[in-house]
Amino acid sequence: MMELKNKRVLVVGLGKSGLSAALFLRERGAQVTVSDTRSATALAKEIPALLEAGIMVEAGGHGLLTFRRQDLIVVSPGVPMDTPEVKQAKAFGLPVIGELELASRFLQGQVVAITGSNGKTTTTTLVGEIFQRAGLPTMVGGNIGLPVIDLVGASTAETTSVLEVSSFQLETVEEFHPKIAVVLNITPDHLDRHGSFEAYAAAKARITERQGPGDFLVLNGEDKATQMVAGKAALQAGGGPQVFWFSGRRPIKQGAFVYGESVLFLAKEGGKPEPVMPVSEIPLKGAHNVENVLAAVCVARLAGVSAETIRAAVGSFKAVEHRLELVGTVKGVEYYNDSKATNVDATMKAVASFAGGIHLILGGKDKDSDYTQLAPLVRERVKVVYTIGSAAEKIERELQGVVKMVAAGTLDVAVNEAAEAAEPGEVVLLAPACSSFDQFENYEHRGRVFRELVTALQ
Ligand code: UMA
Repeated sequence: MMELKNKRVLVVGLGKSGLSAALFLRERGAQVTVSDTRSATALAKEIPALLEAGIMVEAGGHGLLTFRRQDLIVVSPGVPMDTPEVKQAKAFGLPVIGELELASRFLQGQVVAITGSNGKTTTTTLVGEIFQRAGLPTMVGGNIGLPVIDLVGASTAETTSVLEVSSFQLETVEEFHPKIAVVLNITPDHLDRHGSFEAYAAAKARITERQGPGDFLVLNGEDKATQMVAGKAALQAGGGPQVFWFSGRRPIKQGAFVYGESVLFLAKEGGKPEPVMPVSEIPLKGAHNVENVLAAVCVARLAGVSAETIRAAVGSFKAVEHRLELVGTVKGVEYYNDSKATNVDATMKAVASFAGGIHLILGGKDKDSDYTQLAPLVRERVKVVYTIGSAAEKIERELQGVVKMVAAGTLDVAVNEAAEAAEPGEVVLLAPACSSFDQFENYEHRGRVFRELVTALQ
């Protein structure tokens, strides 16, 4: 554990993570300052509680000097590590960590950490539900929306914390050490922040950095980039973790897989696979969700949960909000909210979940993504694309000639135009391949607005 009493700590970014981290640090006796680029007016809701707690606030920008007079700097996940003030602090030798790392120094009990470009939230929620059904003392948090630091107070030696972790959070880990780490897949995302696919994948691979032979690493057997994670883990000093794989396509040496109509788990290479459940009992749409379930099965079996309990928990699982969630059926047309599809790969997975007749809403804030990758699937299954947000022009350019496109501009126009055009049996799908920050507070807000627009059609 870290000594915080009377330490000068700067928290950078005053979103969910920053607010929780600042209050946590203050409670433990640190002299805390928070710094945010938003104006004092924009932070009017947060500032009074901070001042009341004895926390200093720097609003409207980061001051170089503020970053100098500190013993520790805690950055929020959304703050890029190449922010000049952060870079300068590092150059001066100041310790710079993220909220996940701070929390992991204080969190008691075991950690299951789940990362990946897509499927994190679904898999994390599912693992949490399986553990709860098995009667294990479980907490769920992280990138899913609840800062890990908020779990610390209630954690005990018996608790298992199931954490969704992002590349942003993993970029600043040092001692973070999950007992079970999962990498669901690595496909291009956040390239604007990480600079290259390699740097993004390397950040994700850090999930296993501290794991040893007593730990488990669960990887996707069908995803090339996760092979790299296995390679990295094998080189760890003292020996790497035990690696388990999952595959929706073929039997694998050790882990969870689909064979025929069944989900099986194989605990040991050369052993006898045990049946877990029929694939037909998985209540979620799409091949990607079968992979998410397989990852969860692997984690749960490694944690000692019985196949029977897993089967019951998976069978009663409901799609997570904003993840290929059916929000309404109007005049025979189904409306799916996949607002969490914030990158191209997630959108491809969503489109691949339907045979055809799709009215697809695309756009938002671009992340240096390559939308031409959507072309083959869009040509095959999508009837009309409706573009919204600041990425609209780029998407229209990159998908020109592939499909009929409507420059809708905003989500309400897109939903209304799609409702006009869609015929019974077809699908209106919000799977925008972009982040939401140009027109919405976050992807949840975008998803809620979509749901309200659909409700208004009824
Ligand atoms: N800010 C600065 N300086 C900067 C950049 C931002 O001061 O250079 C300030 C902003 O003005 C704002 C604050 O930082 O006030 C925002 O901090 P943040 O972006 O870290 O957001 P939080 O509210 O703390 O939410 C974060 C995660 N956000 C991001 O990683 C962008 C949330 O994940 C997570 O749920 C939450 O912590 C709790 O752990 C969201 C996300 O979009 C869902 N994640 C990405 C994804 O899933 O693709 C990684």
